[in-house]
Amino acid sequence: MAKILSSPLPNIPWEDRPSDCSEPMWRFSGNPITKRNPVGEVARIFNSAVMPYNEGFVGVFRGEQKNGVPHIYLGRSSDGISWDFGKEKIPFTDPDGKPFMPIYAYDPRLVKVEDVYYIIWCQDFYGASIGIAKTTDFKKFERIENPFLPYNRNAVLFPRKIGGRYVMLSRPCDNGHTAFGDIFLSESPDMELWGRHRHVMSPSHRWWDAMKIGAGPAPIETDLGWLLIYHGVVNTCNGYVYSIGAAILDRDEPSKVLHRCTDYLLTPEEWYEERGFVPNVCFPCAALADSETGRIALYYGCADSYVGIAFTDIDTVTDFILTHDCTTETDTEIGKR
Ligand code: BMA
Repeated sequence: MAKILSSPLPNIPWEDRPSDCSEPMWRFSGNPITKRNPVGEVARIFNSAVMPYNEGFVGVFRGEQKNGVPHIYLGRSSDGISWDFGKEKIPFTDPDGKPFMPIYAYDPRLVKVEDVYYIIWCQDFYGASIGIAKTTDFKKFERIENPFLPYNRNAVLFPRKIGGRYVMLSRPCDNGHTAFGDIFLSESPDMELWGRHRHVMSPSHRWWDAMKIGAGPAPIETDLGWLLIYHGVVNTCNGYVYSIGAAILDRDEPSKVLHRCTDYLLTPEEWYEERGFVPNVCFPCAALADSETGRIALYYGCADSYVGIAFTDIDTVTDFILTHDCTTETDTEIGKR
């Protein structure tokens, strides 16, 4: 039995596992929760992140505009399922208050550390790199320094400081549709200066996550360690296939992988995952968790076209990882050479 260590979330979206399903993760029967042309100039919403806020939920959504350029839009919801999206892109400012609009912005994550909400996304910085902004009220969004050099397109913060420092997972890459990628970790005393870089995980020798891997939602703290849900990619003769897997990282030294799962938790099977702008993509970006019941609701992008929700609970997912454990020596090391 594992215990989630974050706050209770009694209004977490939830459906019980269907009686005919024996998988470790099951899809919401109302999937997908977004439709094509959802608002204004936006053609598709996918790869997006949500959090509890006040009595309901708030989210940062990747909106692919009709001109093909992705930007980030705010969404609000009372139940975490039906969303009202802002028509305008999130109006970021520089620290001096001047408007700042990235040339493009995609795959946002949303993480609260202490009393501040951070949005972390991919943007142009003379090449694809990570951008960050902070907000406390979802009205003012102040961008802060870019944490890394290009190229890096996939990053997420841990939801609390570890050893007194902010900790971020990311995946260095190239300037194309990168055919490689390991998860690394970096630390910062102030969310501005990043260092103490460590290797966390490489792609595996198994097929579903053999080409590249990247962190999904902010890791979920449990008494067994940090539950990391990630995407794993395999290259096929018809292109890349993105599935969802999981690992457990050490609570105090999260570059150490304690357990890693041989099998994926979710892989493209439904029409909205197999068919769309980019077929065969399940891309996790956010997870809500209720410490009282152990319930987890995962938000994932579907075929670069929609947002879907899948459910699991902490006992089911940790049992599945532990009974399909394939951790190797390079996983369990501290990751410094
Ligand atoms: C990755 C990212 C994701 C996207 C995926 C599949 O490289 O760009 O935004 O969902 O490719 O197209």
